[in-house]
Amino acid sequence: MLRRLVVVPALALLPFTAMVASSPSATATAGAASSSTSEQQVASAARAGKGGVVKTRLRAAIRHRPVAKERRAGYDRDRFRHWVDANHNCRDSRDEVLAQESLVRVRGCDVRRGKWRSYYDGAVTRNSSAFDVDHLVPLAEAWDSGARGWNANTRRRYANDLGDRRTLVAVSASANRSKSDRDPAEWMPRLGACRYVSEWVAVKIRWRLSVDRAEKRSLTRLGNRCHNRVIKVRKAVIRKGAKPKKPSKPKGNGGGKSSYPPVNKYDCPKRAPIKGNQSGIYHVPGGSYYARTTPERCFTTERAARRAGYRASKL
Ligand SMILES: [Ca+2]
Ligand SMILES: [Ca+2]
Repeated sequence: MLRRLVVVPALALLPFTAMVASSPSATATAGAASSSTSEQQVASAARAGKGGVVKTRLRAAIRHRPVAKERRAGYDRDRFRHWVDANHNCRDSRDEVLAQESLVRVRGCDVRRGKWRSYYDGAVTRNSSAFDVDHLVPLAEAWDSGARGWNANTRRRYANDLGDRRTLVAVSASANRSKSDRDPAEWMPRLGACRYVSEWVAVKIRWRLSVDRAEKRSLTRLGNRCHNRVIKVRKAVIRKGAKPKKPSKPKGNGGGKSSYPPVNKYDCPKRAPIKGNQSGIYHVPGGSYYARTTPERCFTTERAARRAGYRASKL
């Protein structure tokens, strides 16, 4: 169930903009400290939070985000199991978010009709198929900035996070697709920039994700234009995982009847079109990520790929 975050009374909530005040996560996000509460006090409160609730000003939060180089190696969307129904109430996490964010009552397991407003671009719809539920910090960006070291369960919790309304947000499919897996140095929504920056930073804090240099520069620049609001975040529990395993290699010289090396970075030989990638997943021709997957090994049959330790892509 959703855990709503409540800002302590000393930090009376003041709306930053009418739009933010009306946003579903505004109570968890925006706020202005009373004049007697200095940034230092808030920042020290943030430091005191050991794995629990962190409270900090936006600019201090940006300043304190650790900078690290991001690495995409080993990423596969399949490593994040998403849209699960963790509480077995028949709605998966996409439907849960649609239900939470609808401006009118919704019904059913598969939420189709409701009313949603995309804060990225102002689009309004009554048909959920026009909207995506966006991972505010995209799965690939999360992988690059820390999730590569998590175990599968932590990645699943991230991909389905209903514990903080900022992690998943219902927005127009067109805005989400224009964003793709880009961070604020590369893409910003047309509307709601300050809400976006504040929520981006909150999600990075919650999941202990680093930022890259360009991202920090952009966040700093954008944060300086926004109200220096208080951000309150409950940190998620992170469990480390084993390093991504390389799939076991086929027996013999690997060049036998069912397994072949790629012919170049993206292509397999015609006789062995099934691509096994370095994440241990194989993609078949026609699959969503087939063209983008860089094969490590190519197979004539799915059975041969499975025998070699690769598992089927779910997409
Ligand atoms: Ca559910
Ligand atoms: Ca980044």
